[in-house]
Amino acid sequence: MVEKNAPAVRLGRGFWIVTAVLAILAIASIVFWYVAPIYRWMHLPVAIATAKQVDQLSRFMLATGSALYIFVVGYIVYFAIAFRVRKSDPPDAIGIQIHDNHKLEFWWTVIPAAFVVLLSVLSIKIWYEITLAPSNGLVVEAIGHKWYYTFRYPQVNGEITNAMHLPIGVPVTLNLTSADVIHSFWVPAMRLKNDMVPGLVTQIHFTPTRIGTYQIICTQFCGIDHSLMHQQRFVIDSQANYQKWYHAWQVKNAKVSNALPSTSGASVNLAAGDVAAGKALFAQKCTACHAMAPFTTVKYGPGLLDVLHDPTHPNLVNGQPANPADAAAILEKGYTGTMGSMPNAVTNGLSSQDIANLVAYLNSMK
Ligand code: HEC
Ligand SMILES: [Cu+2]
Repeated sequence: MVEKNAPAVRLGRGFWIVTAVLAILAIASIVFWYVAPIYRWMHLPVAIATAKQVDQLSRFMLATGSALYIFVVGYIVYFAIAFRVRKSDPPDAIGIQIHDNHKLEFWWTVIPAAFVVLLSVLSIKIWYEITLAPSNGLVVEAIGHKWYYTFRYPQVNGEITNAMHLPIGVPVTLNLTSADVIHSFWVPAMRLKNDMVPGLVTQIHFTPTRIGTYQIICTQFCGIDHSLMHQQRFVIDSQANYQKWYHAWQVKNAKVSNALPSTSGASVNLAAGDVAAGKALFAQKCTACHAMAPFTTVKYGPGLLDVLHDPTHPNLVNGQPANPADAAAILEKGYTGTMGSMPNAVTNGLSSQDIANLVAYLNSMK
């Protein structure tokens, strides 16, 4: 039962002591979040311009959030103790009932509302910069696959299957999509993340500000080998190194075939295989899953060094003798075994000539 004229609650000396202690703790927590090198502890360098602002916003939220948390929890604990049932109280005692304090209600509505508005203003400011499309700069494509990324560059026809390179200081528009299921593209050092959705191209914009090599992570559970999608790297080069890398990629790509993928039936003329072209193509299309290392060095698929000349490994994964014809058959048709799926020629984008070149290269490794 609520008493009509409840006696005014006196907040004793204890309340003010607790308030002073909580204020000191709250200030200490704010100082902590601003002074502690939290992003260094988390090994999170700042790779692009807006990453710094995201860090500042999250520091602000951590600082204000923990100060608030200390007061809320501190008062709950203090009041639970101060207004506990005492031995001397009658068994049917009820606590002092407080309701309708308009002054208090006004402030606990206005202050949090103003705080939420402040947070949204700060967030929208950063969001605006992230979504703002630069009028110039580089346009690169990143495509998610089960379970790796490929990258495409302007004026180059092929796909990069290892690391994505970008020059420092040049605004980038990154077009993201997926070839199969929903993946995502997250570079923690950029504090930027976007989903890669099949049939949809999404964009992110940023300007690299720090030379270095960073991890790319897929944050959508995209299938059995989802966890392998953190192997590729995001590299920010100096302008000169980027130009060198880009040029080399262009030249390499000019050497490898961009012919249409071989479809079943097209015969592979193994004698026409070119080792150098096969080597270039291998670096471009196979290194996401295979290392040029012994069979037991598994990246996603097995190591392919001396795959056709290893006496301890007389058969290929499909159970057929390890010879060029069988390697070509695996490259053409693909193969799914205990390690996973080796994509077929259509998925890998290989022409008959490409297969011949790759087999010549594999045959030359021993
Ligand atoms: C998406 C990952 C992936 C890509 C890309 C890929 N492979 Fe494979 N490959 C595999 C897997 C997995 C296996 C083993 C399948 C099994 O038996 O479980 C395999 C098996 C093979 C084998 C048989 C190896 C053996 O010891 O029997 C050869 C040869 C091969 N791949 C060559 C290539 C070449 C050349 C390329 C580049 C055009 C390539 N692969 C691209 C995943 C891949
Ligand atoms: Cu994925």
